[in-house]
Amino acid sequence: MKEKVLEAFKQNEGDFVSGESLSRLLDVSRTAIWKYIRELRNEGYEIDASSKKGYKLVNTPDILNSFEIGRGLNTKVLGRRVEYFNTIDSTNNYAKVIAAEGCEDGTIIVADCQTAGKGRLGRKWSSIPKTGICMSVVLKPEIGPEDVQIITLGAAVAVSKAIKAIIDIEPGIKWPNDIVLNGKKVCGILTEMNCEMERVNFVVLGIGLNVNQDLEDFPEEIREKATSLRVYSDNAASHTINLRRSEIVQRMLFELEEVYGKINSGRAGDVLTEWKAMSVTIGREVAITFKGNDYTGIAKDITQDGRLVVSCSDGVEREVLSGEVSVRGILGYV
Ligand code: BT5
Repeated sequence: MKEKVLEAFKQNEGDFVSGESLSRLLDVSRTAIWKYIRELRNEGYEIDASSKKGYKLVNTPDILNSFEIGRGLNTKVLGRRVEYFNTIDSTNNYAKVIAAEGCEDGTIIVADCQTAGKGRLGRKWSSIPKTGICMSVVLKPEIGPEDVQIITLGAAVAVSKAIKAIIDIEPGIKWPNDIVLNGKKVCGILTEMNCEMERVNFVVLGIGLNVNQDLEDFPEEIREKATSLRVYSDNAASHTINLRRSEIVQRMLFELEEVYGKINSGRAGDVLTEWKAMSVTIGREVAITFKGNDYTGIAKDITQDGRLVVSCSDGVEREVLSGEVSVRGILGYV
């Protein structure tokens, strides 16, 4: 119902819509309309009311909900179904439940805040209400379980392209899943998979992106290594920028759909090429943990299935599939 009121406002951009026409449209009383208006205001929509003319939507600040994401979404598969939560434990956990129940390819779950956001290897992803994007995308790719790493790499490419489109800066990708701006982490990606021997049932692609946080919003333990699109753009433009998260979600889904199309049509090689061009890992000195031992070396390349090839200082070339890789000068390895 509330969405219908919003739709009427958006169709009459800048004009008053009378309470009477809204109550006719929704087939509810004018008191009910007033209740919806109050709820929308509580969500942050700025609505003028005039006893003679009715209601006018004067401003939509940075509001993340399924209506804002769905309106103007330019995709065919991704985001056709959007589930939005104010607060949830982890969008990935919820996505896994509905994926196991058979939800459609491309379903997305978005939350304003997570109370138990997950990173890789049991680590945590911290989120601050009303500032970041926590999103999971359920995918059913036409690839084997051994190739699933390409989804993480492709997602990093897609998010980086979306960032470039929004704030006109090319971020770097630290293998395999960190997106960095000025050497600081702005986005993390967690891919979880459900598969059989030779078949992927579904992949849950979890993306955490810092958008409108100020530096002091981050917990102290990550303040040194985290950044947000706003912190980055404020520094560049020396004034405060407020970005619309729903537009960023739309752009991420658009870019992700392109990547997904390439992966599903046997063009993962193109995705890898793009990844390499954005990589801050390839060609750099790295520290790795391989089969329980620590090595340093130069990251040389990435294999078709997404392994990082490291030419180690003991003369041996090693291929790392997942786990820890620190890049000198970026996020921790000094
Ligand atoms: C990741 O793990 O970077 C994957 C993060 C994925 C989060 C998304 S949000 C939607 C979906 N639902 C979930 O529950 N998760 C996904 P990893 O590479 O292990 O990095 C985790 C580390 O990043 C932490 O140990 C911190 O050091 C750092 N970190 C935590 N929160 C951060 C933040 N908001 N910004 C930057 N760094 C952060």
